[in-house]
Amino acid sequence: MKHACVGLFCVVATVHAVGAAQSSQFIDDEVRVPAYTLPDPLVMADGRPVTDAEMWESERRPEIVDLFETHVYGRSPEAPTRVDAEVVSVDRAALGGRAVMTQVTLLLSADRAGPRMHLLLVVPAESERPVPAFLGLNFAGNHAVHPDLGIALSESWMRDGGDGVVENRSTEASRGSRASRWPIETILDRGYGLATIYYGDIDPDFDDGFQNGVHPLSYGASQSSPGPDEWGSIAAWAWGLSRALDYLETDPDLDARHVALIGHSRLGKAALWAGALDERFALVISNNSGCGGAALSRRRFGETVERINTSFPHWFCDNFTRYDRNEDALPVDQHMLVALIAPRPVYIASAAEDLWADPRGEFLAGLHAGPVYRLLGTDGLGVDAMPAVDEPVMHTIGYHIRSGGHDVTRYDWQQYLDFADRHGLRQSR
Ligand code: GTR
Repeated sequence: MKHACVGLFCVVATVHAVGAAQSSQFIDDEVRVPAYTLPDPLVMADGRPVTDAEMWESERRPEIVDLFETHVYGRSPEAPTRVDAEVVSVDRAALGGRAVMTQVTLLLSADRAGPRMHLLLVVPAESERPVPAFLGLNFAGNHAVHPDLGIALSESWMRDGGDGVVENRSTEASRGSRASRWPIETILDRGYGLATIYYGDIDPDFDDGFQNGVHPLSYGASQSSPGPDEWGSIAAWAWGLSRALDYLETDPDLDARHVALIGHSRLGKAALWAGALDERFALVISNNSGCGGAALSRRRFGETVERINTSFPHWFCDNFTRYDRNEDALPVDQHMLVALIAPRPVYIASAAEDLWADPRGEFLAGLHAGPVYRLLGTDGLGVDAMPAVDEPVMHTIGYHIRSGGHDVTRYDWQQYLDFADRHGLRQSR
């Protein structure tokens, strides 16, 4: 048994003869978590302490963004000067009259010939305008979030193996296949809109050496192959979320200053990175985002850096592989990703059976982002200990560990709607 250091950025861990007792390749038991020390978000790389909010904003925040771009997600291009939008349909009496449903195609390349993403926007028919909204990427096409026949069936490449997908294309059987994750009627009843996009419209989720989707948009004329800090798919999906917000800013029905980003799992990783980079997002929700999302990499609990880089080589930049089995050398950890969202509200949600995503590591990222939240005049998580299952805490950082597995449930949405209300997304228009 070994006691690690104490103090805010040292985490106490008890290590029992790792090796002989190791039952699986992956850590799924707290006693096997190694001792580690987190980088201090309030100490500059050159050792200077961050003394006030101004120094955080002007020096440390940009430094941390640069570290994540260089070592983890890769460098995203600037926003394009314009994103053309083609409104495909508007139904003012959708979903039995309770919603206005708009479908818009956003053309992501200046020559209009490149990638395009299809945005589904649903807002309450009766609500006072403009309405706040949730924005989230979806896994299986807009038509999968609700069975309504008015939603265009995606023609994009889809992963085979469920959702009514045949030979990498959606079929009519795909409609509503992910509806349980998107309680649209409840969202509308609570006074919010919902905007969603199929993530594969931005970048198809397979490894092709960063060639398809929006990746080539950032390549300079002289660049023949991706560099070690070339943006991976998570950064591409995050960039697409910002382009969606560019469009939402032009929609008079939408209160673009009160948009909550939401993402589950790999798309939770993308939501956190988008929220970190783009301070226009009012609130960010990470649902079971795990490794490369809210979970601390240094804990090596569940999915590890090496494993994620092996299974999904296209998600991160190539430099991230330097930290395979070498997490302690990372100049950042995921509490600093959460800190980049400060002082805006962020909700981190775990699930008790989702050990692969390391619930405790997700909680600790929120906890250790606290000093930045407090420096900026807010209260962070407001608790020091992980709450019990199904007992949410909601301060500027919200957290819950829900019973059950890796999923987005009605229970999760109930908390997100309450959290958004609590932070004035609806009231303060
Ligand atoms: C898993 C992956 C996780 C998580 C998940 C998902 O296979 O290991 O990092 O992102 O996929 O996105 O559903």
